[in-house]
Parts: sequence; C-alpha cells; structure tokens
Amino acid sequence: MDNNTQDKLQALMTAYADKLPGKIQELQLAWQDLQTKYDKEKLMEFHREAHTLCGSAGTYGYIELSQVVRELSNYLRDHLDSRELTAEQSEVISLLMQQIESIPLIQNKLTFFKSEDVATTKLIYLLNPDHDFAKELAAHFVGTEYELHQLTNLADFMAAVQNNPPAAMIVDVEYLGENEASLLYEWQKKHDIVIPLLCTATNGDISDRLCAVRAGGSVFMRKPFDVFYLIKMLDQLIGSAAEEAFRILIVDDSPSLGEYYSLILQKEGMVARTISNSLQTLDLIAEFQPDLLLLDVYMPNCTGIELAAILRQEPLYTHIPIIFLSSEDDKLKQLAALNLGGDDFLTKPILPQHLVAAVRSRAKRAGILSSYMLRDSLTGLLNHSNILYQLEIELIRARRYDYPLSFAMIDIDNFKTINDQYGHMIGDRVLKKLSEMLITHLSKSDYVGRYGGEEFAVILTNTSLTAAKRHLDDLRKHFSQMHFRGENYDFTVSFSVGVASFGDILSAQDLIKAADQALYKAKHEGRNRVVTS
Ligand code: GH3
Ligand code: MG
Ligand code: MG
Repeated sequence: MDNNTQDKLQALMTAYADKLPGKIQELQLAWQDLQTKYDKEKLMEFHREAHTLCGSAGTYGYIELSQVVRELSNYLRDHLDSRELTAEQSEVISLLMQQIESIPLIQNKLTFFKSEDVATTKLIYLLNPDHDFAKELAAHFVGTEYELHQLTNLADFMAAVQNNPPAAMIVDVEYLGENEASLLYEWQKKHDIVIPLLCTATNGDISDRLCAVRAGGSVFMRKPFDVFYLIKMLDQLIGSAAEEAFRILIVDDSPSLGEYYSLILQKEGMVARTISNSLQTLDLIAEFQPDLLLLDVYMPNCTGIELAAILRQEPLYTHIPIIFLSSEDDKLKQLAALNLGGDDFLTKPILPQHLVAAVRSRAKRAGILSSYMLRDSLTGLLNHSNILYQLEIELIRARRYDYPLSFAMIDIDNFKTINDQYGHMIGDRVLKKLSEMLITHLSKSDYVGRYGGEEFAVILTNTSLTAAKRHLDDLRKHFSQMHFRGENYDFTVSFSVGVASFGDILSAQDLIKAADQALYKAKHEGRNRVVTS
C-alpha cells in the first residue's frame, strides 16, 4: 500500500474515532426521547440511527460494538409496527443500550490484503496428453507473456491447479469426462477465484459444448483452431491489457464510508469514484463508465434497490454488475433486492479482503461476458452498436471538457475482388490484419469498431481534424504496403477513409453522416486516400 493511501485511511479512521462517542450519545438521546413519549416516527428514526451505526462501526473495526448495535437494530426493526412499546420491550432495549454504553471503544486492527507481486510470466496449464500438440502450441507462446505447462491427465491437472493456480487453463474436453467437468467450476466457486478456462474439442457437438459450459469454460474452440485467436483471447482474459484497472462506482449516502471503500479498492489498483447523492448516479455512470456498481441500500432520495431497478430498465446498463452493501442481514430482504436486479449482497461490516474479492471476481466475470456481447467475433473489435454507443459517450466527454474529437469511417478498397480472387478465408485474414493494425497503432483512448462487413469506424479522442487526417494517412500508407503472401498468391490491399470532427459538427448522427460522405468522396476520387469532411 502506498504511503498516501495508508495516510488517507488512517485519517478516516481517526476522524471516525473522534465522532464515535457523539454518535453513541445521539443514540442514547433518541432512546431517552422515545421513552418520555412514544411516537412511531421517532422509533423509526431511532432504528435508522442504530442501523447506520452498526454498519459504520463494524467497517471501521469496532467489531463488538457493531454486533450489539446490530442486535438492537434488528430488535427495533421487528417492532417497528408497534403502537407502543410494552414494558418488556422497553426493558430489552434498555439492556441493549446499557451494553452499548459499556463497550470500550477499541478499534480492532484491520487487516489489509497485500497485493500479489506482479508476475512477469503468466502460467497457462494445458490438459492434453498429446505431446506434439503441446510442443507446437508452446512454440507459439515464445515471446508472449505466457508460459505453457502441459499436464497429461485430469488428476495431475487438478492437483497442479490447486497447488499453484495458473492464470488460465486450456482443456481439451475429450480428457475432461462428463462427471468431472463441473469439478473445476465447483472448486473455483468454493475458493472464490476465477481462472479463465478455454476449452478445445475436435467435434464441437452439443455434448462437447455442454461439457465445456459445465466446466465453466469461457471460450470454446474447435480443433484445429487458430493459435492467433487463442492468444488474442488470452490477451483479452488475462493479458496485461486485461488487467486494466476495474472502474468501480460507489454510491453511499455517507461520504466517509464511501471514501473508505474507495480507498480500499484503489489500494488494489482499481479506479473508484464515490457519490453520496444517489440521484446523480445516472449522470456519473454515463461519464465514468464503471465496470461495477457498489450500492448502499438505505439512502434518502432514492434507495439502492430503487436505483438497481432503474438501471435494469436501461438496456445500455443491464450488463453492469451491481453489488449491494448494507447492514441489512434479513435474508428475505436481501433476496428481494437481488430479485430487483442486484448480483450480490454483502453485509456490512465487511472485511476489506472480502470486499476486494467480491468486487474483483464480479467485475472480471462481467468483463468476460460483456466482451462477448460487445465485440465482433472475427476481429475482436467493438461491434456496430457498441462503437456507436461509445461515440455518444465520448461526445459527452468532449462537450464537457471542450476536447476535440474525430470520427473516421474506413472501407477496404475493392474487397469484393479479393474475396472473388483468393477466397473468403483469405478475405477474412485481411479483415483481421487490418483490425490488428488499427488496434496496435491507435492510442489506448481511441476506439475501433467493425461498422459493417469491410467497414470500420474509429473514434479518435482528443484529436483535431488535421491531426486525425495525418495519423490516418500514415496508417493508410502503412497498410497499403503490407503483403499478403501464401503459396500461390501475393497481393496488397488499400483502404479509403472519410473523417469528420466534433466541433464543426455537433451530434453523433451528423458526424457519422459527414464521415460517410467524405468516405464516398474518397472512393469517387480514386480510392486509397483520406478525405476530410
Ligand atoms: P469499394 O472499393 O467500393 O468499397 O468496393 P468493395 O468491393 O470493397 O465494396 P462492396 O461493398 O461492393 O463489397 C464488399 C464486400 O465485402 C462484399 C462482401 O462479400 C465482403 N465482405 C463483407 N463482410 C465480409 C467478411 O466478414 N469476410 C469476407 N471475407 N468478406 C466480407
Ligand atoms: Mg463497403
Ligand atoms: Mg469496400
């Protein structure tokens, strides 16, 4: 943990320690008040205070206090409907209050996870007894960040996975067996870890695929498969690029608790943002684009549960996992919350390592899933609807911060002829090559999508029209010089580009139209060129 984060956490702890006696006193006053004159509103307020204290005290390490306050809170909750408190009920509450007052305010030391050292190579286990196959595959891995280890039977494989968990597993379902398939999945679930599993099979019939799904496989490849594709998938699942920090949006009406969770997640390399007003959530999601939402349940204005229901009605956001974080330990209420669209329910107080593990595994799974939904399967680029969605998002950002933005449409020249002359497979290779080139030569903050068959769309963030034109023209030259070579062919391909910029043009629709018109012009003027709108 860096010193800065440590200092901030310490400051939060100290600030809470200072405020705690006051909070307990407020609780006492609320109880005294209620005893002088019973009033249902007051009882509810008293319950709310206890509920909040239970969550915050536990979070900051006052475990014993938190436990007794929870007892009080649950007791009050069960009697919220009473017209008045009986002598017996008052007695129970008084006893709990006395207990609360007598607990020494000692902060338990919180244990923080130590981030694992970043391994330089990533271990991949291969379950396949075929040595030649393994050798050939391993040869392809030379020079990548992955290291392949072959295991020839399931028993050895399981032992290796458990003793030294790999970064990913490649399993031929033929050697998995129907009954053993779920073993792998169950084991991961039990240990709260997610190791991506790539399944291979000769047939790819339903029984093979079923086996892969039961094992928890996230990728299925029929043999012989494209090793390039395999490595691409590994990059997506576990490559250094995949370790891109998850973006977590925390919505909690207590700013200090939100800050506390945020620090814990940041310490683990995630990017966290906190808001205390739940009504601002939608705006922030559009701007911050979180991978996961952490929602407090009881909030004024709009509760976490209502918020989840709202988000589940917005198709653009249905894929974002939601984790509720609340002191609510009533299983029925938790279930109801999950029913309305939450993915998980964590009970406050939560240990830092549990929070981190839950957030990470949820975000990872969702990331893997959404990469399927958002991406084009041939090229791995964003698909048509998502590049458009991304354009809307980037336009919001450009408007807000007054950044330039350029949008380009790229279309391969005379692609039909390539297909006709060399076949569809070679045509596909051209598409992949171009995608690869675009991804590697554009900056990380740019976006590339497959707009249609042989048409690509590129969003160049923070890039003016002139800069975009220059950059795309370099790419055009570079691509037109690449040779596609095979046994009996050797050819080059070019593409044409139309570019338009935000600033002169304001809406996404108009940008697309302008870029399209410029592309048309480029084709008309003889192809293999970049034309600005
Ligand atoms: P222009 O220079 O005017 O763009 O000519 P073109 O031949 O590239 O344009 P046209 O739109 O006539 O043809 C596009 C071709 O792209 C037709 C279609 O078969 C091919 N195509 C579309 N998607 C794929 C794909 O996924 N794989 C392959 N191999 N070909 C594709
Ligand atoms: Mg076309
Ligand atoms: Mg074309």
